[in-house]
Amino acid sequence: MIVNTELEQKGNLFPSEIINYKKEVDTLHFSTKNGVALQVTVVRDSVIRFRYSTTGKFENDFSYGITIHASRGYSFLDVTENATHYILTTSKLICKIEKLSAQVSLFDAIDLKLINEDEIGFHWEESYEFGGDIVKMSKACQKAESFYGLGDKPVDVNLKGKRFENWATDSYAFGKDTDPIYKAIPFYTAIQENKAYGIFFDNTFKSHFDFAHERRNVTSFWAQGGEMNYYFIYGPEMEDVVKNYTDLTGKPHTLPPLWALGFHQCKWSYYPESNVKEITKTFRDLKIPCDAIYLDIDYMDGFRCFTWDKKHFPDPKRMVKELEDDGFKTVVIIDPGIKIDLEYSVFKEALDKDYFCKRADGPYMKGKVWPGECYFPDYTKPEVREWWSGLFKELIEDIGVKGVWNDMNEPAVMDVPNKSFPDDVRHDYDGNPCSHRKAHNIYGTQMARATYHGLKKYAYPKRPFVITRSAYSGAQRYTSTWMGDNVATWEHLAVANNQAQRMAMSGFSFAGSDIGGFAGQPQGELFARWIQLGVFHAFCRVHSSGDHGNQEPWVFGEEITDIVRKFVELRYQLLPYLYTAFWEYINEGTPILKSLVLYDQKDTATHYRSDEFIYGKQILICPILEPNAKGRRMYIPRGAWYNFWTNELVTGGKELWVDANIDSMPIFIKEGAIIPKYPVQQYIGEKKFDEITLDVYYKEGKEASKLYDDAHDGYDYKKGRFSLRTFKLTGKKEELIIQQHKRGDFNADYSKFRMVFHNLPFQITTIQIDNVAVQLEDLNTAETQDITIGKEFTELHLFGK
Ligand code: MIG
Repeated sequence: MIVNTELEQKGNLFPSEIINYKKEVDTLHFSTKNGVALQVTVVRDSVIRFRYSTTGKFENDFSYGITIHASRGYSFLDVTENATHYILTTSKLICKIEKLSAQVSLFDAIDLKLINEDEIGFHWEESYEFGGDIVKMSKACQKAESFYGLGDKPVDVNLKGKRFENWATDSYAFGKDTDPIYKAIPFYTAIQENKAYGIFFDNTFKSHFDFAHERRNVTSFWAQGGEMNYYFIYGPEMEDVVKNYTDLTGKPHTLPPLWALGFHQCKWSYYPESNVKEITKTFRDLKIPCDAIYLDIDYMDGFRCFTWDKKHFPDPKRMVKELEDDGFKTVVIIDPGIKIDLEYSVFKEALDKDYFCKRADGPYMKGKVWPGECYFPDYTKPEVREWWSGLFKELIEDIGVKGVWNDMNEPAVMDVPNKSFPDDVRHDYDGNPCSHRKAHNIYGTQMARATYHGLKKYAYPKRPFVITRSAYSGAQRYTSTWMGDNVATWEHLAVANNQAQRMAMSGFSFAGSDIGGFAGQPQGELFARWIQLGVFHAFCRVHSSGDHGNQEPWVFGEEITDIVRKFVELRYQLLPYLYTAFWEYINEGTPILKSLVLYDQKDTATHYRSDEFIYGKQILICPILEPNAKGRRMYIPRGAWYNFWTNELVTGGKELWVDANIDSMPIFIKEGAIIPKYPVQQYIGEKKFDEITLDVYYKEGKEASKLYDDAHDGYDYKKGRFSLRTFKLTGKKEELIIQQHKRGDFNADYSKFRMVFHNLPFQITTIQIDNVAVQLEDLNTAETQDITIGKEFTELHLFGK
């Protein structure tokens, strides 16, 4: 007879002593007396993976987060043991595993100092309700340790003292500190004693991170199921941690077409066609550059994906073509919910092929979204993704749409308490069947991935462009992203700044917020300040909900329109600089935005800075975040910087007041930088030009700058049709030398560089190009000290007095 029906509370369980050890190539296998198995794999000299099983048996080793292109291999690996520990050594790290407890500690292999150690280390609780375990890890937190990353969290840059949840959630009008919101990116970087390391907890279940919030000297992370499976990534530079994480989870598979880095205008919703045309025409009339116009859900027939409302858009192909002729690319929204309607071919086909998600006991997962009751494709099934990608044929190949915007893919469901699918919904998870508890956080990424493949196929030979709202680690391989439904407030302007920086340090640089705010309506001043920040985000789009009025650049009066134009023009001028930063991102994983801590971690004054950031490698930006400002105090990182507007040279390592009226903002250029600029264009490809500008900022000393270029679309760049120019500047008291080195065989239309010298401390008297003296007149040297020369020079040498 069973008398006790109370659930037995076992509480936390821990590994006991290690009784078995074996080494297999790059992996050490340990087992403990109580049946815990630990696998320690050396991925690279600075990257070690830890994987624990409480049953002695591991799950199928499958991850959506890790890319197959991740670099692997180490230069050195040695394993020894003493009475108390197993000791694994690579060229970068020493990892000690305690025999009695399986606790781990990690040391720098060069100076032997401790980087990170387990507090309790791995432990778990059994989950009666779902089976499996709640897996947990706790680590000692050092005194001055600080924490960064975690994707879209709308909080200040440093995460210390806070606790977070990762569970993709539709969060209309979220606020500062709302958690969680749309994305789940379980990766952070920590800095202690000047050294940075990162932890990527590759587990798609709902997870939590605690950065010395509950206990001052402990950081911990845990998940509602799955394995304790994390990657320890050592720097010691934060930038290297981020690069290694990005290498593991993937860089974008292709460069975006250059137009995707232009300015984009969006609203919920522009319709009918005449309204769309009125908007695009006003951009051209007012000469505000713009490359893309978005159609939100109202372009569809009753919110049915892949259909058009024929009343509002009688001939989409003609409209898209006309927009394109005027330099506008059309981007359309596509949601995951498919309307239950047997007359609707997309629904019918998916039903016949059994592609929709099902509840545990067999019925389809039914949920209400914009079209009414819907079923939802299971994007975690390869066959479904293949089918989904095929649906884009007409939209892309025939109608000529250039980009697709995936929304509501957390997935969001209306009128239910948890705003999403119930936990019991089943998913294929690429042949590893599971419940929604495991697939929820990855659902949006798999939708964006399937969308990306559709665009890739049908936009060929052009490059695909996708944007997504929800994402898990690795989504950056397929798509750009925006931060969801923010609000038109000053506080949200600061949030947008922090989110974009945080996304960049979380491997996801192609990101931006709805400029001006989605909910509510900004005053003109806020809109102008937001544009000023937004033009320095890789994804730059104005978007708003129509309920709150218009939000085009011209609705706030002439003064604001002029400011918007000025800054959007600046973005278009700096496109070659941004494109170069993007190239460095997809090649090396270098984040396009660098928070000051990432730029100079050795300067501890940067550890708690949130507002200032480096755009690319050589431009320092600090948005104005308050109304009625005439300027602000900001921190200038170490080194010397030119004020972009005045050319005044300031020395960093301190706070400074910087003037910035409404038509200005703090922008600084690193001393010695060579910044490439295009002429202003109303859209990419509007003009053919014979020269581009190089702004040369004098420095006594050396600085290197880069300029990447290619055809701005298509895939030829992958076959060597690109050009990568490196400029090495050496400045002396009365001389300036610029050496150019070029790689790749792309030949741009322009043949000349107009070089503008800022703050040369001397008057140019003699000029040599490739060791041959040239006449000043030939180079049309003017008062402003600028010269125009053929782009293929090897060495430019200025002498002066
Ligand atoms: O429930 O498609 O975040 O950008 O305009 C709202 C309408 C659905 C939410 C997105 C927003 C978009 C809106 N969508």
